Amino acid sequence: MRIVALAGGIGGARFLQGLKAAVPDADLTVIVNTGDDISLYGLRICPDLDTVMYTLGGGIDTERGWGRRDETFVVKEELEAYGGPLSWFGLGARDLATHLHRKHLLLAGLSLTEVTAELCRRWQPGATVLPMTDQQAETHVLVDDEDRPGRRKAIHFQEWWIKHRAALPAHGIVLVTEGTPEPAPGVLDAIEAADVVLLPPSNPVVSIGTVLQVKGIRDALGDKKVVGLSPIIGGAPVRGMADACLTAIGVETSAQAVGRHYGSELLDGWLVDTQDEGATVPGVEVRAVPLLMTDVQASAAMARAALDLAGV
Ligand code: FO1
Repeated sequence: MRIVALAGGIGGARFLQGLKAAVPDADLTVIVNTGDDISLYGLRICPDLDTVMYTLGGGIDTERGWGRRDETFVVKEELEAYGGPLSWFGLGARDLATHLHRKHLLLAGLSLTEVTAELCRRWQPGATVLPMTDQQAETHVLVDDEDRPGRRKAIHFQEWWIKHRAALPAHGIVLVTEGTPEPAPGVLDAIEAADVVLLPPSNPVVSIGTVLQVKGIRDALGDKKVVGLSPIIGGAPVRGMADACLTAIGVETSAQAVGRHYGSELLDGWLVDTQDEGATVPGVEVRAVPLLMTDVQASAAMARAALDLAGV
């Protein structure tokens, strides 16, 4: 069975672990959000690509959900000692090696797709991990400019997410890119060949929503069986701050509202948690199953429920 999943960071990666456990023989391609990517210290940091790669490859810090297990932050501490303005970013020393090696490969002329394939040779994630695009396309957030009352400024999503814990009211969330991003090589072919496309419980705005902005992806999905899983349970995100993102785009933080936000143009099926039993999405089959990813078995059960709802 050929499965394609669009994914962001922590929630998406955890779901993919369950999916691999549920259908170990499936041919899995993950199309990963790169809107969170940020250039720091001359390096290109790709949070969601790395989170998927580390999680599926066994290198993730399972507590944090991002960065490497057995990590140390000695480099971050030294940067803090210099009063570095970027020391808000959690730069792990082991994770830094990934960013250095990625930069080395990018400087050698490899595309992000090629770099990701090269990094995955080490991690063996057991899936094809593709960036949504090879172009630079970064998510920025429009917030009040505290230095200029009444004015607004755009800050990088990572600064909003990490330094400000998404607490600054977001007046808008924009993908900063030249025109509409082109899909990375293999992205549209993978969707075309898929028996089913899954939307894991990733952030519907800055993860799944960003991938859907890539040229041709929405259209390609139009002809496919697509089943999504709600990242919102009982009116709150399971982790992270998807509610701050949903509020920014005027969508209520509920499983029903997110399903309706995706809509029947995109979705054939929508899984909500048992707490949200009774949610409806016009034109979409909704089922209620436990959606808390407490362990791989729970995530695998969710994956099986999604594939069952897709009828594959
Ligand atoms: N998330 C945090 O909450 N704090 C951090 O300091 C942090 C550092 C970080 C470094 C590398 C990386 O790949 C991810 C990192 N994340 C951190 C997570 C990241 O900001 C988010 O997971 C995604 O960008 C949103 O899904």
